[in-house]
Amino acid sequence: MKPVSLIQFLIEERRAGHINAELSLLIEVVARACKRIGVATGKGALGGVLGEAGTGNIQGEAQKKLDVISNEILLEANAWGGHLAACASEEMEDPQQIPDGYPKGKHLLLFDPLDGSSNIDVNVSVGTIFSVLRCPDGVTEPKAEHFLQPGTTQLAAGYVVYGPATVLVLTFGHGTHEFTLDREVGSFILSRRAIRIPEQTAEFAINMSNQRHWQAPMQRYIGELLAGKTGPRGKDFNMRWVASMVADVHRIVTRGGVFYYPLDAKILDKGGKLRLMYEANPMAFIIEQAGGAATTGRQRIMELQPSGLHQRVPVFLGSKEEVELVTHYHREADGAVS
Ligand code: FDP
Repeated sequence: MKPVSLIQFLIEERRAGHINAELSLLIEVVARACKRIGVATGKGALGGVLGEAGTGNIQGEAQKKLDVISNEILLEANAWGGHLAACASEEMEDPQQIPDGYPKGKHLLLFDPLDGSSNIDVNVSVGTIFSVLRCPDGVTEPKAEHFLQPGTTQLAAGYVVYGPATVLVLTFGHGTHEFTLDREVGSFILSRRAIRIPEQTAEFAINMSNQRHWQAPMQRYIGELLAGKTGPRGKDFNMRWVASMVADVHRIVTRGGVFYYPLDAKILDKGGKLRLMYEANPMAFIIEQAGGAATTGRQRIMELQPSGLHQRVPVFLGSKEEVELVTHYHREADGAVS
């Protein structure tokens, strides 16, 4: 079969009525920016891009040089095309407006420019995550409140993993598809169409060092997985934790599994570790479109009404049966179900 490039795929999606020309252009621009981020990360120590930037982001976390570079690449690429009303980044407190003199479009773009950035300096996979929303009608200078739409309203979501290969995973709400970057040619080529995540799994991803801080339902659930064949689940489970959400999610999109970042006593006041708008919502859309499930442990992530641009939430996503079980344990402990 002839290889299908991202551009061809986008044309097909337009013809199928799944996207319009502006959204198609937006995805092309984001994909092109991600190729540049991939080049910057790929240079490693030779590019002078490793290490701390000496600045902090809105979350109060130390920024790596590549966090700052990736953010700038995405902002610059998206400023002039006329496809955006504004964008918001995990690295910036407020939304970024389109500079004067450039046309504006109808879409809002949100991104985590370099997820898993604590892994950059040790040459482990990192990635970019993005989500696209529609700008409310009549709004010409979108503010944070205009971005606060539930995940169910996303028009598109995707991530790019900068790993041994550079891979883009994308959904418009009509299945989840994977593209692999052909580095010689410079284009993303469709490598898997309509991905399906197995409903059952024996592989889980969690940071076990937080165990003593977890809530009771989480203790119960993971305790049962660890008990293996001789425990109530009657089977052995294996564990993986890359500590780059994109890499952990990509493993799930490839062979199934679950990824959990639950609420724990250390992060209770923050509401969770991962950000709803830049991480949880786009990943939830991608996972659900591949037949998986994504909850906060208590409710479907995509149905949450966001309360802040940088809001954090607990995240449980991946193979459906496991996510449903761990969610049931939480709801049962809350007295929401029996
Ligand atoms: P990072 O802080 O390095 O950007 O986005 C948060 C994130 O990475 C996820 O990519 C990753 O899954 C998680 O944090 C890792 O958290 P721990 O360091 O607590 O394991």
